[in-house]
Amino acid sequence: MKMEEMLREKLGKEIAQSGDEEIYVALLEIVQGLAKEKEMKETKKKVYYISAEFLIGKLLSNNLINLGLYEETRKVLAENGKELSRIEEIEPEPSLGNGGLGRLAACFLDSMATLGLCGAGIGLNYHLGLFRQKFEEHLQKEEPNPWIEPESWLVRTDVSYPVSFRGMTLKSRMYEIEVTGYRNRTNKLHLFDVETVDEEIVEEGITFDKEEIRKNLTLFLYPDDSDENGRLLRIYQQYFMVSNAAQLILDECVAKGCTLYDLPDYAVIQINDTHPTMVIPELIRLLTERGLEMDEAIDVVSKTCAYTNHTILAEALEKWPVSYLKKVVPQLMPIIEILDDKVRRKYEDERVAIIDRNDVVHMAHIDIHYGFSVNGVASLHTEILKENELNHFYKIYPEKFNNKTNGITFRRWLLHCNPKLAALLDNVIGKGYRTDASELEKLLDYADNEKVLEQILEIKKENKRALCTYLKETEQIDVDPDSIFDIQIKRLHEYKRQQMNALYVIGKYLDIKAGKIPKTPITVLFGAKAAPAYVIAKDIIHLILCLQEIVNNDPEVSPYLKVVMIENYNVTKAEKLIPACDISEQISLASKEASGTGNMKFMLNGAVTLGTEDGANVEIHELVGDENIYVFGASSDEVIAHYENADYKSKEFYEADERIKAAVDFITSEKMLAVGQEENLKRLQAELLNKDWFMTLLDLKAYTKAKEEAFADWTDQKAWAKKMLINIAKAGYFSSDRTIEEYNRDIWHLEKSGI
Ligand code: 26V
Repeated sequence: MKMEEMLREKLGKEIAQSGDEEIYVALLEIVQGLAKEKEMKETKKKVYYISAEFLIGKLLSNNLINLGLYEETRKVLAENGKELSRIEEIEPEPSLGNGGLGRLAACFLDSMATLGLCGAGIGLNYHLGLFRQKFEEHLQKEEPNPWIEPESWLVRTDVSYPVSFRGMTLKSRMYEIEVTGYRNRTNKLHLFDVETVDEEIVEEGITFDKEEIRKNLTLFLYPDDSDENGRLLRIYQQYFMVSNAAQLILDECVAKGCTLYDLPDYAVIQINDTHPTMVIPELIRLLTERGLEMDEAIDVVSKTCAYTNHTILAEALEKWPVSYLKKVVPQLMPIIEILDDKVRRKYEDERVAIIDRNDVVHMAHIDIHYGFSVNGVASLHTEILKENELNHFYKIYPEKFNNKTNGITFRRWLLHCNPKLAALLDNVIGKGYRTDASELEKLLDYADNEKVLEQILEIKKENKRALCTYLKETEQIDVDPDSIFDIQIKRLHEYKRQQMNALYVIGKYLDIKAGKIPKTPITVLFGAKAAPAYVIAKDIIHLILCLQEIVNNDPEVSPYLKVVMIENYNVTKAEKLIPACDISEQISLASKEASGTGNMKFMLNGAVTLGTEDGANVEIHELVGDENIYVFGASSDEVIAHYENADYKSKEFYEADERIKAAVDFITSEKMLAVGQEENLKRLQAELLNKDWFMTLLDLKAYTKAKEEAFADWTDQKAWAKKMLINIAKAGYFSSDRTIEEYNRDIWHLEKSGI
């Protein structure tokens, strides 16, 4: 049936006579039905991607694109005086992730379905998601972020399992969301919930009683873990997620004829960071309950589970005190003790133990010993894991370690967010790149084609204008579309060094005040949420918001420099910002950003990277060559040596360089104190001078130089367009289809079952 007929039938009236809201609901139901029709017969072996986060973004347009209905729908609506882009806005964005890790999980689900791999995502149905960010008095405030509506993509199922904690058993409820592949099969995202959750217990902001587990278990994503009750709640969440996952997996496999001894022939479990690690002892527990000997169960589980590491930051590697686990999941402790005992007997090396001498359980160690694969997410990251962070393990199990450089789905990050660029590519190189991203390289034949270069520039300009309109409507900020758009959007963390970008802005502001006017106006855009209990990260947001106020309201400066801090940065906003970007800021301290995926999205949309040799930036650099990227700063080897020798002193850089000194001093200048909070600004300044753990001042000079060079080069638009083209052409490697093909080839080994 044609979309027009389906819509009319569903609406029960003419499209032109229907409201946007009604059309949205009708489309949702139609798409859900069509997606369901594409659910395929399951193959014997299936991949289960367990993740505490799935940052899926809005689904309507994405599903229409994947089902091949987007153009038809847009046209039908336009003929009836309706705009699909307005209707899209009605959909709330599910906020089920913090950042890269959750968005990666969503891209992977898209690629699994697109490639015809039988797989499912398993996670939690957080009612209020991650907090919604508000700016008040130049500070971040957190609010609940409800996203579940009566009409939504989320479907309640009959599936329910008992999950036991110390002293109580909760009954779960499984919900699911259809995951459409691009012109291929549909998979599912299973989200587990408890029906006793009570949104009424939320008090001021996002505070709530952390001890009322029945009422709060799936209320929020990652509640504040700065206190003990927050950390215990996190263990409750994690166990609830993996116990449900384990029960679902065993049920599905048994239904397909699995004897449990042959579980690895039916299931492969990808453990997304250590949040789902307890699935290992939980599965062992369930298998022994069902009659396997302990050693048999351990062997079966070890052949089923594979682990992905997403960070080397010590503070992010999960470790749970034995006392916490005993309080929440006492049934797992005897198993974890056996796992530890086996390791200790075999290796007699404290560094690879599971339970350390302080009675703390190292979750990643469970994954490495009792999983069959350990992968990093970019080539540099995997090398650092092998040679540094996890070297003791690498020496024991060299065969387990492998790299899977991250990727992004081109459906969302090109076809959906940048339809003009996609249409140009269709015209110039044909549509093959849509299913085989490596075909983007065909664009290289046009690197000197003036017409194509002009079109690329024109599309960028149109996207910048669209962003300006959006910023005016939503943030009440005037931005000049002819200025250079320099964008840093990602979670706020000191290692990502938004503070270095802010110090650059201060330097530029002081230059302009001193009469040194930039050749081209510059707009520096930021978007970032800080963890609610991360004090310095919130201070950095404060700094940026104060700079926004000072810079944008100074008539001597604002014609040449603007600062925009986007409120509540999320997937939907990323989709508007990325196509409009000129310069992509990827400035983490080398060795600290495992991969980054924003860097790939920007590149694909024709932005040029300004970055350190970190994460996947290294691979971007290799692909585009020196001419088409701006690389600066200390190398990861130098950084690692500074940590080993403990010889970095930020004060030395402050004292040795007038510009650095002036920028750091400005943080607590009279001008700043007139708009900001003394406590926050002083604390941040002291942190930079006395600690600066992520070596901002070490790289500030090189960063400034590289940035100035990029800005100068931008003014030669013709030469710049060629850089843009080469970045687009070389982005094919970063398709998540390539990444998932590699996971399947090296780890999962599933047969394909697409249409
Ligand atoms: C977690 C935490 C939690 C506690 C406080 C500090 C902290 C810092 C970082 C993290 C990151 C957790 C894992 C994560 O999200 N990693 C990201 O994964 C992306 C997908 O692989 C990758 O592109 C990013 O580079 C990596 O940071």
